[in-house]
Amino acid sequence: MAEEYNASEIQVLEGLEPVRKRPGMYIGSTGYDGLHHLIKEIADNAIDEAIAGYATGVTVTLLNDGGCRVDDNGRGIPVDIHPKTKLSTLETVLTVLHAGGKFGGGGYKVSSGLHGVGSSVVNALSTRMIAEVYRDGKINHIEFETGKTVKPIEVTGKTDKVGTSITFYPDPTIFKETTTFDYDWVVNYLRHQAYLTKGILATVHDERTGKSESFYFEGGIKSYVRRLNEGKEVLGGGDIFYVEKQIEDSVVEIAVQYNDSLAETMRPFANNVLTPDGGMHVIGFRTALNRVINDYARKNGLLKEKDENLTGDDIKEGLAAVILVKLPDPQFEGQTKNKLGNPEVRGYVDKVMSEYFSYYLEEHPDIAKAIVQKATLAARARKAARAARDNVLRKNAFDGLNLPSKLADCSSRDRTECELFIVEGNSAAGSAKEGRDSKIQAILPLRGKVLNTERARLDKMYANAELVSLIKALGVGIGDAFNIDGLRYYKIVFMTDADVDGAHISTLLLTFFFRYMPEVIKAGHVYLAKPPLFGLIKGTGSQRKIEYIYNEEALEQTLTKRIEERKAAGTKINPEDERFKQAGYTAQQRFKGLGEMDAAQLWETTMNPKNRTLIRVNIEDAEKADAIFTKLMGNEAELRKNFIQSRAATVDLDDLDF
Ligand code: TSJ
Repeated sequence: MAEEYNASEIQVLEGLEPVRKRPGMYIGSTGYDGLHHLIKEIADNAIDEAIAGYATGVTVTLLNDGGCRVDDNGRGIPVDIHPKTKLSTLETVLTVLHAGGKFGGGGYKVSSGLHGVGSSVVNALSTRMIAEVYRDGKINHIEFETGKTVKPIEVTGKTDKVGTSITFYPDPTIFKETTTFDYDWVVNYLRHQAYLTKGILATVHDERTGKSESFYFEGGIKSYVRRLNEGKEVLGGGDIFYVEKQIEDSVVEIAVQYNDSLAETMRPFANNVLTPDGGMHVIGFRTALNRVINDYARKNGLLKEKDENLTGDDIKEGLAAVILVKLPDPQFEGQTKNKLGNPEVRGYVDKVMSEYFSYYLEEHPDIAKAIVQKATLAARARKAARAARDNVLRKNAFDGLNLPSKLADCSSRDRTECELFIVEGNSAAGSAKEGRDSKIQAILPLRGKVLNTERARLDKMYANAELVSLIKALGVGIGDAFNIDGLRYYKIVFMTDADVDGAHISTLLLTFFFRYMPEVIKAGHVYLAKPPLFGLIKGTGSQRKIEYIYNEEALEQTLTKRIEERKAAGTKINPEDERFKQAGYTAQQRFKGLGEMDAAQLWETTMNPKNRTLIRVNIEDAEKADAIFTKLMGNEAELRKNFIQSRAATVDLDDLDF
């Protein structure tokens, strides 16, 4: 893999001024994430040196004085003079924006394509940076302040070491929130890098606390799969499929092991960058996996001629896989750049997987049989679910006007004006029934707890009484018999508490609609109700009035505005008072759930078409909910719990920690 890489290959683009002006553009944020991104920008270079086969150790040291040092034992950044900049390559790499191995085609054969470009950014955002390169028996030393060279490169001594050492101090005028590095972040980052780069020793030292940890996984991604399946029953004994092959100028590395759960755990990477949205490597992998398993099953009489092929969904269940491809010019696609686009990779992965996984199954018949059996079981469950679904339909069809008993229907027969409120919990449903406009508003109570079967399959929901009621109430049927013309309400409104449970139930309902009746969402019939979070109370007794407020921001704005108005009117404000009192209110109320409002309040704030806010759900929202739901179905209970807690309010999958 070694290729001539010298100073002339580094392209020179621009100076560092823009980085300090707009740090967010280069490192995403100047908060916690941005701060730790600095470590990644520097350490990724050392990891690249290890991927290229020249370094075996990478160490991150969190220093007592607030700095961070990253060391490797690679070849050392070259110190020869760069013809364009007339500076040493070392200085060029650290002071010129975009100078790095990525450009010019040479350089690191296999790097993320995202790595190696940010070292000058880190320099620009550090009050001080010290770089030492150990090469040819010499210590080369250079220093910078806010990206500017303050001690030119010089040889300061002799050494028998080789490698690179970079120390930097994040600038507190840039990182205003915090400049304190988080040990656990470094541990997590290095553990992953160690999994992905077989044979590197990744170490973190924390001088501030004396803590220290090292990671070394001889098995690389094979060890990663072992960890993914930790605590689970694995199929057919403990062996893990592993292959690493070079094709053309790329490397494909795959590790696979099945466990007995229903969930799939897939970690696809391109040049050590996680690609949660998959892409060509994942498509190639799935195509090959499905073909190999079906071929094996037929060849060994586990699938008969008359049997249908096992589907991708059947084969997914219990799969734990890490796919790592390394390629010279990765194309990251999609809005979040989370998807690998290079079309040639699809064929590479398919080829490697087809060939080596079929050998593997031949050589491990116990594992092969267990996998086929499990997928067959999944297929049977899928068919049973379809039958159950058809059953519901048939009943539904025969039932005709037999609506679910829990439904409090509306009287209007003009369905374009009819609204169905799906309400979480019986007490809220009680208030909703009492407060509603019964001409156009129907209420269907859903028991959240019943729906909350975290690990159940959505398929099984056909047998779930709550969802059967919903399907009947909607009147559209489901599956093959789905017909949107049957829709009995033109607005379907989810009314749930503004808390974690409520968000979870909304996610589940959205997922159900997304998978089984996306047309209803696409036609714009699905809405989320928006109950108020606060009430501001004025006056008492018969004079009592409440102003409803729907979020924290609006609360602050309202109070600030009222205080300004009162000041302008000459009213004396007592700054010792609570904000609501300063603003002239007698009390402030916080609504924790729908159940805290009485029927009249619920009507006035959330249901009355004249006052309420409804949020229309679009298909992208529902798709996100589906992705979240899939994560929630996963097996890692703790992850799931954290995830629900941290994400319930925002419905955003982006930086899910893996
Ligand atoms: F970029 C950096 F400053 F952030 C940084 C680079 C930080 C750290 C901790 C390590 C490194 C780094 C770079 N370690 N090893 C290298 N290797 C090279 O730059 C290098 C050395 C020799 C040759 C060659 O062709 O002889 C090529 C390269 C890219």
